Amino acid sequence: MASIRNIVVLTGAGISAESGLATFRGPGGLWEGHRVEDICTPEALARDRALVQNFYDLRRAALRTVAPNPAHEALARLDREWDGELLIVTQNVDDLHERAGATRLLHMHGALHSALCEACGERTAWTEALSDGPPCPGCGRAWLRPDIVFFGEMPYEMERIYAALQRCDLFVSIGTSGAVYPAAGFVQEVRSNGIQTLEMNLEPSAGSTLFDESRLGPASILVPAWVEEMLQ
Ligand code: BJW
Repeated sequence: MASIRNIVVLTGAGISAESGLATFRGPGGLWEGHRVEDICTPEALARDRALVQNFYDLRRAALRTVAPNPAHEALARLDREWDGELLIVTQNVDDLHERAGATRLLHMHGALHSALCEACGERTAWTEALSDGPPCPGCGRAWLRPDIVFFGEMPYEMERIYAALQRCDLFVSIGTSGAVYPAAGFVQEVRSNGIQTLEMNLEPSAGSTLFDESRLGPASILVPAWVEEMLQ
Protein backbone atom coordinates (compact mmCIF):
# COMPACT_ATOMS: atom_id res chain seq x y z
CA MET A 1 0.00 0.00 0.00
CA ALA A 2 2.87 2.36 0.83
CA SER A 3 4.02 2.28 -2.82
CA ILE A 4 0.63 3.29 -4.21
CA ARG A 5 0.49 6.76 -5.67
CA ASN A 6 -1.92 6.69 -8.62
CA ILE A 7 -5.39 5.19 -8.33
CA VAL A 8 -8.18 4.53 -10.82
CA VAL A 9 -11.60 3.75 -9.32
CA LEU A 10 -14.34 2.32 -11.56
CA THR A 11 -17.88 2.54 -10.23
CA GLY A 12 -21.14 0.97 -11.40
CA ALA A 13 -24.81 0.90 -10.50
CA GLY A 14 -24.14 -0.97 -7.23
CA ILE A 15 -22.61 2.11 -5.63
CA SER A 16 -25.89 4.00 -6.08
CA ALA A 17 -28.15 1.08 -5.08
CA GLU A 18 -28.22 2.09 -1.41
CA SER A 19 -29.25 5.60 -2.46
CA GLY A 20 -32.39 4.04 -3.92
CA LEU A 21 -31.46 3.80 -7.62
CA ALA A 22 -32.13 0.38 -9.12
CA THR A 23 -29.26 -1.59 -10.65
CA PHE A 24 -29.55 -3.01 -14.16
CA ARG A 25 -29.15 -6.71 -13.74
CA GLY A 26 -30.16 -7.53 -10.16
CA PRO A 27 -33.61 -8.58 -8.96
CA GLY A 28 -35.97 -5.64 -9.49
CA GLY A 29 -33.35 -4.28 -11.89
CA LEU A 30 -33.99 -1.22 -13.95
CA TRP A 31 -34.58 -3.15 -17.11
CA GLU A 32 -37.36 -5.34 -15.72
CA GLY A 33 -40.36 -4.78 -17.93
CA HIS A 34 -38.09 -3.19 -20.52
CA ARG A 35 -35.71 -5.19 -22.65
CA VAL A 36 -32.43 -3.31 -22.68
CA GLU A 37 -32.35 -3.40 -26.46
CA ASP A 38 -35.78 -1.70 -26.53
CA ILE A 39 -34.39 1.31 -24.71
CA CYS A 40 -30.68 1.75 -24.86
CA THR A 41 -29.72 1.64 -28.53
CA PRO A 42 -29.68 4.23 -31.32
CA GLU A 43 -32.06 1.92 -33.25
CA ALA A 44 -34.59 2.02 -30.39
CA LEU A 45 -34.42 5.82 -30.31
CA ALA A 46 -35.07 5.93 -34.07
CA ARG A 47 -37.91 3.38 -33.80
CA ASP A 48 -39.76 4.67 -30.72
CA ARG A 49 -38.40 8.05 -29.66
CA ALA A 50 -41.23 8.65 -27.14
CA LEU A 51 -40.54 5.38 -25.27
CA VAL A 52 -36.82 6.13 -24.93
CA GLN A 53 -37.32 9.80 -24.03
CA ASN A 54 -39.97 8.94 -21.40
CA PHE A 55 -37.75 6.28 -19.88
CA TYR A 56 -34.89 8.73 -19.41
CA ASP A 57 -37.21 11.57 -18.32
CA LEU A 58 -38.39 9.35 -15.46
CA ARG A 59 -34.81 8.45 -14.51
CA ARG A 60 -33.78 12.15 -14.64
CA ALA A 61 -36.74 13.14 -12.46
CA ALA A 62 -35.90 10.35 -9.98
CA LEU A 63 -32.52 11.99 -9.30
CA ARG A 64 -34.39 14.70 -7.35
CA THR A 65 -35.55 12.07 -4.85
CA VAL A 66 -32.18 10.50 -4.01
CA ALA A 67 -28.99 11.55 -2.24
CA PRO A 68 -25.38 10.34 -2.12
CA ASN A 69 -24.70 7.51 0.34
CA PRO A 70 -21.59 6.85 2.49
CA ALA A 71 -19.81 5.15 -0.44
CA HIS A 72 -20.08 8.27 -2.65
CA GLU A 73 -19.06 10.42 0.32
CA ALA A 74 -16.02 8.26 1.05
CA LEU A 75 -14.80 8.52 -2.56
CA ALA A 76 -15.28 12.29 -2.40
CA ARG A 77 -13.16 12.31 0.76
CA LEU A 78 -10.47 10.28 -1.04
CA ASP A 79 -10.63 12.83 -3.88
CA ARG A 80 -10.09 15.70 -1.41
CA GLU A 81 -7.35 14.08 0.66
CA TRP A 82 -5.38 11.81 -1.71
CA ASP A 83 -2.12 13.48 -2.74
CA GLY A 84 -1.39 11.23 -5.69
CA GLU A 85 -3.30 10.94 -8.94
CA LEU A 86 -6.88 9.75 -8.74
CA LEU A 87 -9.46 9.22 -11.45
CA ILE A 88 -12.98 8.07 -10.60
CA VAL A 89 -14.46 6.57 -13.77
CA THR A 90 -18.17 6.05 -13.34
CA GLN A 91 -20.42 4.06 -15.63
CA ASN A 92 -23.34 5.66 -13.85
CA VAL A 93 -25.41 8.39 -15.42
CA ASP A 94 -26.61 9.74 -12.06
CA ASP A 95 -24.93 12.74 -10.42
CA LEU A 96 -24.36 11.30 -6.96
CA HIS A 97 -20.54 11.35 -7.13
CA GLU A 98 -20.47 15.08 -7.90
CA ARG A 99 -23.19 15.84 -5.34
CA ALA A 100 -20.98 14.13 -2.74
CA GLY A 101 -18.15 16.46 -3.81
CA ALA A 102 -15.99 14.33 -6.14
CA THR A 103 -14.19 16.34 -8.82
CA ARG A 104 -11.59 13.98 -10.29
CA LEU A 105 -14.44 12.19 -12.03
CA LEU A 106 -15.60 11.29 -15.51
CA HIS A 107 -18.85 9.75 -16.77
CA MET A 108 -17.90 7.20 -19.42
CA HIS A 109 -21.56 6.34 -20.25
CA GLY A 110 -22.80 9.94 -20.27
CA ALA A 111 -25.04 11.77 -17.80
CA LEU A 112 -28.77 12.21 -17.24
CA HIS A 113 -28.14 15.90 -16.60
CA SER A 114 -26.83 16.47 -20.10
CA ALA A 115 -28.63 16.62 -23.45
CA LEU A 116 -27.03 15.92 -26.82
CA CYS A 117 -28.29 17.60 -29.99
CA GLU A 118 -28.46 15.11 -32.87
CA ALA A 119 -28.58 18.03 -35.33
CA CYS A 120 -25.54 20.10 -34.27
CA GLY A 121 -23.74 17.76 -31.83
CA GLU A 122 -23.73 20.31 -28.99
CA ARG A 123 -24.00 19.02 -25.43
CA THR A 124 -26.03 21.11 -22.98
CA ALA A 125 -26.56 20.86 -19.21
CA TRP A 126 -30.17 19.71 -18.85
CA THR A 127 -32.34 18.92 -15.82
CA GLU A 128 -35.85 18.97 -17.33
CA ALA A 129 -37.80 16.55 -19.56
CA LEU A 130 -36.82 15.95 -23.18
CA SER A 131 -39.92 14.09 -24.36
CA ASP A 132 -41.80 17.28 -25.24
CA GLY A 133 -39.14 18.13 -27.85
CA PRO A 134 -37.54 21.33 -26.52
CA PRO A 135 -35.29 23.27 -28.95
CA CYS A 136 -31.52 22.91 -28.75
CA PRO A 137 -30.04 26.08 -27.16
CA GLY A 138 -27.27 25.90 -29.78
CA CYS A 139 -29.09 25.48 -33.11
CA GLY A 140 -32.79 25.78 -32.19
CA ARG A 141 -33.78 22.43 -33.68
CA ALA A 142 -35.84 19.95 -31.67
CA TRP A 143 -33.38 17.08 -31.87
CA LEU A 144 -32.21 16.77 -28.29
CA ARG A 145 -31.66 13.24 -26.94
CA PRO A 146 -30.30 12.04 -23.59
CA ASP A 147 -26.51 12.40 -23.56
CA ILE A 148 -26.19 8.72 -22.76
CA VAL A 149 -23.88 6.17 -24.39
CA PHE A 150 -26.13 3.57 -25.99
CA PHE A 151 -25.05 0.04 -26.91
CA GLY A 152 -22.89 0.15 -30.03
CA GLU A 153 -21.80 3.74 -29.32
CA MET A 154 -18.31 4.66 -28.18
CA PRO A 155 -18.06 5.45 -24.45
CA TYR A 156 -16.67 8.88 -23.58
CA GLU A 157 -13.08 9.83 -22.79
CA MET A 158 -11.58 6.42 -23.54
CA GLU A 159 -8.14 7.87 -24.30
CA ARG A 160 -8.04 9.62 -20.93
CA ILE A 161 -9.22 6.44 -19.17
CA TYR A 162 -6.62 4.18 -20.81
CA ALA A 163 -3.88 6.73 -20.10
CA ALA A 164 -4.86 6.73 -16.39
CA LEU A 165 -5.02 2.91 -16.38
CA GLN A 166 -1.48 2.81 -17.80
CA ARG A 167 -0.21 5.14 -15.05
CA CYS A 168 -2.03 3.72 -12.04
CA ASP A 169 -0.60 1.54 -9.27
CA LEU A 170 -4.01 0.42 -8.03
CA PHE A 171 -7.26 -0.29 -9.88
CA VAL A 172 -10.43 -0.52 -7.79
CA SER A 173 -13.80 -1.66 -9.11
CA ILE A 174 -16.94 -0.92 -7.06
CA GLY A 175 -20.52 -2.10 -7.59
CA THR A 176 -20.36 -3.30 -11.17
CA SER A 177 -21.31 -6.72 -12.55
CA GLY A 178 -18.56 -6.72 -15.19
CA ALA A 179 -21.14 -7.48 -17.88
CA VAL A 180 -20.61 -4.47 -20.16
CA TYR A 181 -17.50 -3.67 -22.19
CA PRO A 182 -15.17 -1.85 -22.45
CA ALA A 183 -15.37 -1.21 -18.65
CA ALA A 184 -15.50 -4.96 -17.98
CA GLY A 185 -12.10 -5.27 -19.68
CA PHE A 186 -10.24 -2.70 -17.55
CA VAL A 187 -9.14 -5.29 -14.99
CA GLN A 188 -7.49 -7.41 -17.69
CA GLU A 189 -5.88 -4.30 -19.15
CA VAL A 190 -4.19 -3.37 -15.86
CA ARG A 191 -3.32 -6.95 -14.85
CA SER A 192 -1.09 -7.26 -17.88
CA ASN A 193 0.91 -4.33 -16.41
CA GLY A 194 1.19 -5.98 -12.98
CA ILE A 195 -0.97 -3.36 -11.27
CA GLN A 196 -2.75 -4.17 -7.98
CA THR A 197 -6.48 -4.74 -8.32
CA LEU A 198 -9.32 -4.71 -5.80
CA GLU A 199 -13.01 -5.37 -6.27
CA MET A 200 -15.76 -4.32 -3.86
CA ASN A 201 -19.18 -5.71 -4.71
CA LEU A 202 -22.21 -7.28 -3.11
CA GLU A 203 -21.44 -10.55 -4.91
CA PRO A 204 -18.58 -11.79 -7.11
CA SER A 205 -18.71 -10.03 -10.50
CA ALA A 206 -18.22 -11.75 -13.86
CA GLY A 207 -14.49 -11.00 -13.71
CA SER A 208 -14.07 -11.51 -9.98
CA THR A 209 -11.28 -14.09 -10.22
CA LEU A 210 -9.14 -11.61 -12.17
CA PHE A 211 -8.82 -9.31 -9.14
CA ASP A 212 -6.01 -9.68 -6.58
CA GLU A 213 -8.56 -9.10 -3.83
CA SER A 214 -12.33 -9.24 -3.74
CA ARG A 215 -14.27 -7.77 -0.82
CA LEU A 216 -17.92 -8.74 -0.71
CA GLY A 217 -20.60 -6.63 0.96
CA PRO A 218 -22.53 -3.38 0.62
CA ALA A 219 -20.59 -0.46 -0.84
CA SER A 220 -21.76 1.85 1.97
CA ILE A 221 -19.73 -0.26 4.44
CA LEU A 222 -16.81 -1.45 2.31
CA VAL A 223 -15.88 1.80 0.57
CA PRO A 224 -15.59 4.04 3.68
CA ALA A 225 -13.47 1.33 5.37
CA TRP A 226 -11.16 1.08 2.32
CA VAL A 227 -10.81 4.87 2.05
CA GLU A 228 -9.91 5.03 5.74
CA GLU A 229 -7.19 2.41 5.10
CA MET A 230 -5.81 4.35 2.14
CA LEU A 231 -5.65 7.64 4.02
CA GLN A 232 -4.03 6.27 7.18
C1 BJW B 1 -23.78 -3.72 -5.10
C2 BJW B 1 -24.75 -3.22 -4.27
C3 BJW B 1 -24.31 -2.59 -3.12
C4 BJW B 1 -25.77 -4.10 -5.91
N1 BJW B 1 -23.02 -2.48 -2.86
N2 BJW B 1 -22.50 -3.63 -4.82
C5 BJW B 1 -19.81 -9.12 -27.09
C6 BJW B 1 -18.64 -9.21 -26.36
C7 BJW B 1 -18.04 -8.07 -25.83
C8 BJW B 1 -18.59 -6.82 -26.02
C9 BJW B 1 -19.74 -6.73 -26.76
C10 BJW B 1 -20.34 -7.85 -27.29
N3 BJW B 1 -21.46 -7.46 -27.94
C11 BJW B 1 -21.56 -6.13 -27.83
C12 BJW B 1 -20.52 -5.66 -27.12
C13 BJW B 1 -20.24 -4.27 -26.72
C14 BJW B 1 -21.26 -3.76 -25.73
C15 BJW B 1 -21.36 -4.74 -24.56
O1 BJW B 1 -20.55 -4.75 -23.65
N4 BJW B 1 -22.40 -5.56 -24.54
C16 BJW B 1 -22.56 -6.54 -23.47
C17 BJW B 1 -24.02 -6.59 -23.07
C18 BJW B 1 -21.97 -7.84 -23.94
N5 BJW B 1 -20.77 -2.49 -25.26
C19 BJW B 1 -21.05 -1.37 -25.92
O2 BJW B 1 -21.78 -1.35 -26.90
C20 BJW B 1 -20.37 -0.12 -25.41
N6 BJW B 1 -19.72 0.51 -26.48
C21 BJW B 1 -18.69 -0.04 -27.11
O3 BJW B 1 -18.29 -1.16 -26.88
O4 BJW B 1 -18.12 0.80 -28.02
C22 BJW B 1 -17.16 0.29 -28.90
C23 BJW B 1 -17.86 0.11 -30.19
C24 BJW B 1 -18.40 1.22 -30.78
C25 BJW B 1 -19.02 1.06 -31.99
C26 BJW B 1 -19.12 -0.19 -32.55
C27 BJW B 1 -18.60 -1.30 -31.91
C28 BJW B 1 -17.96 -1.15 -30.71
C29 BJW B 1 -21.38 0.86 -24.88
C30 BJW B 1 -21.98 0.37 -23.62
C31 BJW B 1 -23.07 1.31 -23.14
C32 BJW B 1 -23.69 0.83 -21.84
N7 BJW B 1 -24.83 1.61 -21.56
C33 BJW B 1 -25.55 1.33 -20.31
C34 BJW B 1 -26.76 2.29 -20.22
C35 BJW B 1 -26.30 3.67 -19.80
C36 BJW B 1 -27.41 4.59 -19.57
C37 BJW B 1 -28.42 4.19 -18.56
O5 BJW B 1 -28.12 4.19 -17.37
O6 BJW B 1 -29.52 3.91 -19.00
O7 BJW B 1 -24.74 1.53 -19.17
S1 BJW B 1 -26.08 -0.37 -20.16
C38 BJW B 1 -25.90 -0.43 -18.42
O8 BJW B 1 -24.87 -1.42 -18.06
C39 BJW B 1 -25.34 0.94 -18.01
C40 BJW B 1 -24.30 0.57 -17.00
O9 BJW B 1 -23.37 1.62 -16.89
C41 BJW B 1 -23.72 -0.72 -17.57
C42 BJW B 1 -23.00 -1.56 -16.54
O10 BJW B 1 -23.88 -1.98 -15.54
P1 BJW B 1 -23.38 -2.02 -14.03
O11 BJW B 1 -23.11 -0.66 -13.56
O12 BJW B 1 -22.31 -3.03 -13.90
O13 BJW B 1 -24.73 -2.50 -13.29
P2 BJW B 1 -25.26 -3.98 -13.03
O14 BJW B 1 -26.68 -3.87 -12.66
O15 BJW B 1 -24.95 -4.88 -14.17
O16 BJW B 1 -24.40 -4.50 -11.80
C43 BJW B 1 -24.52 -3.91 -10.51
C44 BJW B 1 -23.61 -4.64 -9.55
O17 BJW B 1 -23.67 -4.01 -8.29
C45 BJW B 1 -23.99 -6.11 -9.32
O18 BJW B 1 -22.84 -6.94 -9.46
C46 BJW B 1 -24.50 -6.14 -7.88
O19 BJW B 1 -24.16 -7.32 -7.18
C47 BJW B 1 -23.76 -4.97 -7.27
N8 BJW B 1 -24.45 -4.34 -6.15
N9 BJW B 1 -26.00 -3.52 -4.82
C48 BJW B 1 -22.14 -3.05 -3.74
N10 BJW B 1 -25.21 -2.08 -2.21
